[in-house]
Amino acid sequence: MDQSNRYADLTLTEEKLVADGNHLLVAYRLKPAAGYGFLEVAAHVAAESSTGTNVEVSTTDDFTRGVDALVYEIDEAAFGDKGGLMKIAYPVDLFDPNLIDGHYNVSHMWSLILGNNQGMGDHEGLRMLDFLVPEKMVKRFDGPATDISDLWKVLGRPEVDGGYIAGTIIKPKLGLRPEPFAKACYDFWLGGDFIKNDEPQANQNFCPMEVVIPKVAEAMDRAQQATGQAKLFSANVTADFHEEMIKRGEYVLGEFAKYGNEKHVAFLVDGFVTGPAGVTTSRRAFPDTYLHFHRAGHGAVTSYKSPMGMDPLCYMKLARLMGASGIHTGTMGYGKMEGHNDERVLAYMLERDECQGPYFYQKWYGMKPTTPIISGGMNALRLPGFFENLGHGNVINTCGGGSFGHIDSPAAGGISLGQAYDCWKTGADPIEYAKEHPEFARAFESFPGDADKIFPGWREKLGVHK
Ligand code: CAP
Ligand code: MG
Repeated sequence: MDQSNRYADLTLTEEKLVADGNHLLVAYRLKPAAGYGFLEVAAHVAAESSTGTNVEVSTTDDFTRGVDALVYEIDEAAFGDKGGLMKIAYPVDLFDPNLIDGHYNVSHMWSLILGNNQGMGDHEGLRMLDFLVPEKMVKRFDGPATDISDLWKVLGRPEVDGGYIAGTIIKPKLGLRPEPFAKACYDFWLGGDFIKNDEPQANQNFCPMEVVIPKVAEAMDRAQQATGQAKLFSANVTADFHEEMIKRGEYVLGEFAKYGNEKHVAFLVDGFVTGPAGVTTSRRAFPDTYLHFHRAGHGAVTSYKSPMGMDPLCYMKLARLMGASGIHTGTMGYGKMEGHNDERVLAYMLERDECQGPYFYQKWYGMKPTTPIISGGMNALRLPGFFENLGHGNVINTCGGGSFGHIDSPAAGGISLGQAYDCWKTGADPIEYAKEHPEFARAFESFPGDADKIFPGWREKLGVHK
C-alpha cells in the first residue's frame, strides 16, 4: 500500500524543521526492493517507525495523525546502485521520557528510528547515515557524568588540553592466570599510563576477579611508587544483570580504594552487547567513575560493508547521549580495523560542543564530551600519522600488540607510545627522533612490516642491519 499521501510531505523544509526544534531528523540511505517505488518505501519506513503499519487501522484518530513521522526530502539517485537519500522528521512527542526523571531513553529512540524498519520486506537496504537531536531532547539525555578531564586530573595534568593517554590492553586476550596477569600490568605501567581489560577478560575460573583484581590493585600501587606517576585501570564490569554489574563495580572500587586509588579506576562496559541499559546502569550507579564504552560486535551494525544498520557516526552520537565518558572510535585507517582518514568527524562529534556531521549540524548544549578511544592494531610507528590526521592528541590510545609486542619489554612499549606523541607534538622527524629515543627506535625493529611501509629506508637510516 502506498502511504506517501500520509507519511510524506516534500514541501517541508529542513531549515524550518531545524529552526522550530520540534522534530528529530534522520537521514537514511534507502534501496527499495524490486517492484517498489522509492517514495512509497520511504513513506512505509516513516509509517513503520511512528504511527503506522502496512495497512490503515481503524483506531487511528486526528491526534495520531499529528504525530506521524514524515518523509520531507528524497534524492533517489544519490548513491547510484546503492540506493537513494531520504530524510524523515520524527515529532519529539514520539519519544519516551523516563518515569523517574523525565530523561529520554536511547534504547527507545533507537528502536524507533532504526527498529522494525530494518526488517521490512520492501527494501534491500536501509542505513542510518546521520541524525539531528533538537535542543529540547539533547538537554534531557543523561550524557557523560565524567570525562577525560577527570583522568587528566588523576594523572596530575592540566584539566584542559591535558594530552595523550598512553594505554594498553592486557594480552594475550585470554589465558593469563592471576599472577602473570598482574605482572603484565605492572610491567606496562612502568612505561605507560592506562591499562584496560581486554573485553573478554572477566571472571573466568582460571582467572577469577576476586583473585586477580586485588593483585592488579597492588601492582598499580607498586608501579606508582616505582615511577612516581599516577596510573589508571579500566576494569571490565560487563554483565547481563544490572545487579551483577553493580556488584562487580563495587568490588573493583573497593579493592583499589584499599590503596586510595578508587579514582584511578574506569569501568569498561561492552555497550553494544549490553545495549543502552548496561551503559546507563554504569553511568547512573557509578557517576564518579569514568565509563569506558567498548563496542565489540558493533561492526554488525556499523560496517560500511553493509547496506543496513548505521554509520559509525550515528553510533558515536548514541554513545554520547547514553553517557559514555569515552568510546572506541576506531583508528581512522591507521590500525587494523575498518576505517578511513575522514573519520576524524567521529572524534570531533564526540568532543565538541557543536559539530558539522555529514548531513546535520549538531549542537550539544554543554553536554560533557566523550573521549575518542583509539585502539586496534596500533603501535608507536602508526601514531605520528594518526595524530597528524586528527590534528590533536587529546585521546586515550590503547595498544595491546603495540605494547606487548615491543621486543624489549611492555614498559619499553609503553614508553615508545609516549615518545610517538612527543615526536609528533614537537614536529620532529620520526627517524631523527628515533636516533635519540631508544624505545621508539626499537619499535621499528619490533614492527618491521609497519616500519617498511611507513618509513621506507629506515634500516639504513637507523643503522639496523639484522
Ligand atoms: C585491540 C583490541 C580492541 C579493539 C576493538 C582487540 O587490541 O583489544 O578490542 O581495538 O576494536 O581485542 O582487538 P590490539 P575498536 O591493540 O592488540 O589490536 O577499538 O575498533 O572498537
Ligand atoms: Mg579487545
